[in-house]
Amino acid sequence: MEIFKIAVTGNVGAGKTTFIRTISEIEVVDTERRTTDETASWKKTTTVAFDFGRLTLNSDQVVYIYGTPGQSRFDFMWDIIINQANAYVLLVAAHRPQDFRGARRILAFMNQRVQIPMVIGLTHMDCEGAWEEDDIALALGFKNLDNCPPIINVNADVPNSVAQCLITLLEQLIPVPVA
Ligand SMILES: Nc1nc2c(ncn2[C@@H]2O[C@H](COP(=O)(O)OP(=O)(O)O)[C@@H](O)[C@H]2O)c(=O)[nH]1
Ligand SMILES: [Mg+2]
Repeated sequence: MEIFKIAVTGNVGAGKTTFIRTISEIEVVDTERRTTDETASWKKTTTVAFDFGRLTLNSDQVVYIYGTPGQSRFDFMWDIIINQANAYVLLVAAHRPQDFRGARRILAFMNQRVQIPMVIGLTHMDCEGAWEEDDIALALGFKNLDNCPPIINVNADVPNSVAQCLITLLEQLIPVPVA
């Protein structure tokens, strides 16, 4: 059995837990806890360990999906998760420009540790105040769009949308089409 390990990272509220719950065929281990710090005013729970999901592609291939915790005091978990991963998704909430700097920091953190395939998934594109894809790429530090990793719109609540994001990522890992 071939196992693909995918990490899902991004700021608090980007949609990581929802992304994994939407696509996983097993019940996602619930590591949500009541929020206690600066996030508490707008988000009641947050992920303290990591989310884990599983998706069987066929009789030979399975995807394990690991979500990183969002709050910075759990940063050590990122190291553990990213060093195991074959590829990762960076989720960015398109309507929350104040988080773009944090997303950029996550990218730098990842780039320092691993050189693996990745995609940027823009969530909340349906929300008021969502930025355009090109402007977000620029805000994330990609001045030349030719050097930019694949950027796709993802609604973490919609199974087809999450599946499309995973396919885009898996296509970079698997030479033959997975769909
Ligand atoms: N409107 C909208 N809501 C989304 C989208 N993606 C995720 N969400 C919602 O964003 C909220 C935060 O998601 P969550 O998975 O808890 O984020 P996490 O902190 O990254 O784990 C949830 O209520 C999701 O349903 C999207 O594309 N559009
Ligand atoms: Mg979460």
